[in-house]
Amino acid sequence: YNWTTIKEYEDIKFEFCDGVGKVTINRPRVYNAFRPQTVKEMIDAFDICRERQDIGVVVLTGEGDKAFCSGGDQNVKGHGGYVDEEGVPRLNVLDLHKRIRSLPKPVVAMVNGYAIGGGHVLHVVCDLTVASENAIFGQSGPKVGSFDAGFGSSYLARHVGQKKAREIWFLCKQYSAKEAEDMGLVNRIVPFDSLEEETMEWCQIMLQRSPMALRMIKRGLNAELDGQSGIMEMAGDATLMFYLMEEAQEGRKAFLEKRDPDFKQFPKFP
Ligand code: 1HA
Repeated sequence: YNWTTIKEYEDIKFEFCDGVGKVTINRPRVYNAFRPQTVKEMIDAFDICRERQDIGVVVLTGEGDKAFCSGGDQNVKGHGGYVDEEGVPRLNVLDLHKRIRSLPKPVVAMVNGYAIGGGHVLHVVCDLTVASENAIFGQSGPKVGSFDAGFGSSYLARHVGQKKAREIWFLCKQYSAKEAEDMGLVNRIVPFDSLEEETMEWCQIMLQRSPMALRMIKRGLNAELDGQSGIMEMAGDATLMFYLMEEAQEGRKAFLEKRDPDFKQFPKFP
């Protein structure tokens, strides 16, 4: 693949190829653990993915063949969160979860190794997961003094069911790619050498589908779980589509032309 760099960062790589934006956590020495700076960069990259019309699908992965992401960097964990360069403790990965979920484009986790702790939650919040055979999945919070009772628990339970979600969190065991697939946590497993090829194939298929249809499906599947804020995002897209219709344009035109709108001309579908 002919990946071209979209923007240079310190902790991540952000590249583009054939309609796909790829975000790679690039801290292989700590198994792609994230610090606040890493998350800040990922949020920036996801915001760019949202704006760019030529990006239809986003892939999230980790550098190397050992880890997708091992969660929060334990070296900078302090009182109140993960401490940034100014000494401020942050849990800003939660903002990234919201970004991934509300991005109106599919996000594919390309899991190339360990997806542990906060790294596991990252793949959980992605729309799809393609994993290599060497991938290992699990939560570790209760073992290392942490927990994510947000999407990392409730959305996980939607994937694997309540009993399994409680097992994953209470025991902090590690699961093979095959076990994860059997739980409904992974869409597809392939040998490590074909991971990117398979992921790109999935992306290319989605890129041939109607972007508005994919967008509305993602919104609908989210809305069922996300309450008022999920409905808000879906409603925003309904408004977007309404603005594309003659009926909405008539209202605006009438206002600007200082006349009464003629809405009678529009059909009242059954
Ligand atoms: O729970 C939250 C949050 C909750 C709410 C809101 C925000 C949250 C944000 C984050 C998190 C969390 O992520 S908590 C969970 C933090 N992560 C972990 O507990 C995983 C720690 N790592 C491991 O358990 C293991 O390293 C491993 C199962 C992924 C791999 O084990 P393995 O194959 O034995 O390798 P290991 O030797 O342990 O690791 C390789 C290198 O990577 C080591 O460096 P070295 O000693 O060779 O210099 C290791 O220290 C480093 N490393 C691995 N994971 C991390 C790490 N360094 C810093 N932070 C890590 N998370």
